[in-house]
Amino acid sequence: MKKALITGITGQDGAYLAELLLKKGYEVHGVKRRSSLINTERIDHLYQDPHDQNVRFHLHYGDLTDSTNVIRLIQEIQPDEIYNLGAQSHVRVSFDEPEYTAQVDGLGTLRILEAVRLLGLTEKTRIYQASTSELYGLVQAVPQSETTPFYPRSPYAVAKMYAYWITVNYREAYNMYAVNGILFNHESPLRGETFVTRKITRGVARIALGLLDKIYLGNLDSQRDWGHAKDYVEAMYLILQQETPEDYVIATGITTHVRDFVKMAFAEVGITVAFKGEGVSEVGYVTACSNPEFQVEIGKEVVAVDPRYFRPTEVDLLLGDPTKAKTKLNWQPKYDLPALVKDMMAADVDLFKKDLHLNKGGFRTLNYFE
Ligand code: NDP
Ligand code: GDR
Repeated sequence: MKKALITGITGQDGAYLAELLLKKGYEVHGVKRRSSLINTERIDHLYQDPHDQNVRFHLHYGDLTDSTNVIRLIQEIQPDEIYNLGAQSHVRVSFDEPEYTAQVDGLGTLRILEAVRLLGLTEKTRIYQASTSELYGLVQAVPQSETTPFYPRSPYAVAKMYAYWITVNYREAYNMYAVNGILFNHESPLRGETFVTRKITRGVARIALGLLDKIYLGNLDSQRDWGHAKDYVEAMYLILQQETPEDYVIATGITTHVRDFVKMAFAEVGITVAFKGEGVSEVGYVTACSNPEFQVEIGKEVVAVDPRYFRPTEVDLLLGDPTKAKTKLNWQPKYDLPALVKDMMAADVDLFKKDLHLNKGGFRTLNYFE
């Protein structure tokens, strides 16, 4: 039985990847951080009682800033594959916490590579590094492929740039199977609530149910190549199963404005939204409402721009070229953007309908902080 170690198992991708690897028969080990509230909501359905026999799912406390912890876990587990998904992954927050982001997202990767090397596991253990389309940053060329130059535009992207190159360097210097998946944005009903797609689908669901008046967003002009996280974790797995270790771009090859994602999300609940104005004065308002279940007044302003969500340096356009992954890995995504939006909206409408019931019954409801 193969053993996999996943850092960031409590995050969006970690949850889907753990599920995938368990289905494939792996023994899965995950690193969770100690927190004052339980942070395993995304993987609770995978939990197995450690007292039972034949348990294949194990969680360990750990942190990528703690070398001794990283070394001990790898020594104890002796994994065949490590998926390094742990990160401070929010680009806007990386401007507020640049040093911590560098520690986790940059040096955290080094700690894993060095642990594998020091423990003499270079022949046995394959390492997947969660690299990102944020590396392309300031547009040098589109579509962006494995050969497009990088120009990172945030402390997050600069930290991930170090992680990218240290992975390449360990591969070349020590002949390790250490590879980068350069993944473009991928979303799902498990996406963190403060990333733009989930913020939109949660906001739209609450507006449709009469729980909220308006969503405040930042730059509506930026363009992203959005795929579904379920498809992207399949790619991570495939990247580690190849004969030769290589880096791959994973993307859909289609880019969409944030503004249009907003319109698509409203359309899922039968609400048509148009935008007027420019820049910070831009507002989105309702022009039609075709679903009797979700009635919102025509003309009502439901989207506004708040400059607090702007970034000091923005990445305007991401559009990936997944040709290499499709040809060499035979990677075939199952979801396109409309299917992704449908999946996310269905999940959030369901979530907030439950919330509404609780609310009506006088119970404490979900917190709405952005
Ligand atoms: P999430 O933010 O959902 O998950 C991040 C995970 O990392 C969480 O489990 C988090 O733990 C954990 N983590 C944070 N800090 C540390 C730390 N100091 N030590 C150990 N673990 C830590 O991210 P995603 O699942 O969306 O992304 C997975 C990886 O892929 C990340 O590295 C991200 O940067 C990268 N990536 C993501 C893309 C995307 O579009 N989703 C695109 C390209 C790359 P906790 O739950 O306790 O906070
Ligand atoms: P990104 O994702 O920065 O691409 O990083 P995010 O969803 O945060 O932003 C996408 C774009 O939307 C614009 N935007 C807003 N963003 C947020 N979060 N909140 C808002 O209110 C808002 N309004 C507009 C942003 O300015 C940006 O242009 C994600 C993360 O998962 C990274 O870890 C990963 O590496 C990259 O995707 C690929």
